[in-house]
Amino acid sequence: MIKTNFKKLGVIALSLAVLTFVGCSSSKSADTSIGEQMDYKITGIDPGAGEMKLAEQAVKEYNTNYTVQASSGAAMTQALADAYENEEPIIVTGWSPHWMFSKYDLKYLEDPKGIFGGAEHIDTVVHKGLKEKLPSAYKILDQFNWTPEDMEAVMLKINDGGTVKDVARQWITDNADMVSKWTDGATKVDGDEIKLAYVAWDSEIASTNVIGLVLEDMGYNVTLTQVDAGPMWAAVGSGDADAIVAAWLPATHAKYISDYKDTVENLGPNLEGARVGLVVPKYMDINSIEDLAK
Ligand code: PBE
Repeated sequence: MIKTNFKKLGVIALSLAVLTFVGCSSSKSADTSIGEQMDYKITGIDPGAGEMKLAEQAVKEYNTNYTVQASSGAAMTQALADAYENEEPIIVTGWSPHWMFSKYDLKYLEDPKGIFGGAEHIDTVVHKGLKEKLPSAYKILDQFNWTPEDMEAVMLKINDGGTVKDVARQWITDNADMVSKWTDGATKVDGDEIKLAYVAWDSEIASTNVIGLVLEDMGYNVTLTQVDAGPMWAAVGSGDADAIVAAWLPATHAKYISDYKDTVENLGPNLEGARVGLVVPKYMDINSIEDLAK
């Protein structure tokens, strides 16, 4: 009797082991089908974004089957919204600050090889000679400094349907103390022209419009020009633009700033605590870029 019981227990133990084994292998094939469902595509943004180059390097260095598909910031967030609504798998080239982290439950995939770098900051970069050309604007741009929470608040309101100009104006009104630190010691001017270039990334739409309005309030005639990342850097490098507040460093725009280092001046961070990387919804069962390996 007892002996038989032991035998039965043995059979149960064995079947548990088999079940566990089957469970493991079936979850592996689930991973494969996740890749298939996404067509082994990472939903990227505009090809000039520094992050796109890092993502392309990552899919290679982690030995994956994935390709990085270029689109635009707006197309990427739309694809994310659609996938999220249906709980479908998606991997995007994401960054913070970004409103997407307030709207959805998302996570960065771990990057043990450190391809996406660590903490990034966003710097203000001006064309050399701006200090002499537009000293007051130079001072304001140099003193422009805010936090990821500030930037995200502006981004969220724009995403919720606010007109960019209205949202920026409201934020400036609500944060008069901070803004007065940016303009501290700067004198008002009478219609001097200043040109800022930026890319249509939601983060840069927010920052450039806010600082643009602050400069306008100080009497400048401000032109904001929206271009791609390469042309944005070329513009501040050549002087076609006076300044950008969109230099993601040290990793994301490393190549760009080194290309133009002789003709630009970096005024340092206007925001600390930024980040770029591959981002997925939390419902996805992967945690690291390593999980995408072949
Ligand atoms: N971004 C947002 C940019 C910088 C700002 C992270 C998408 C990039 O990758 O170049």
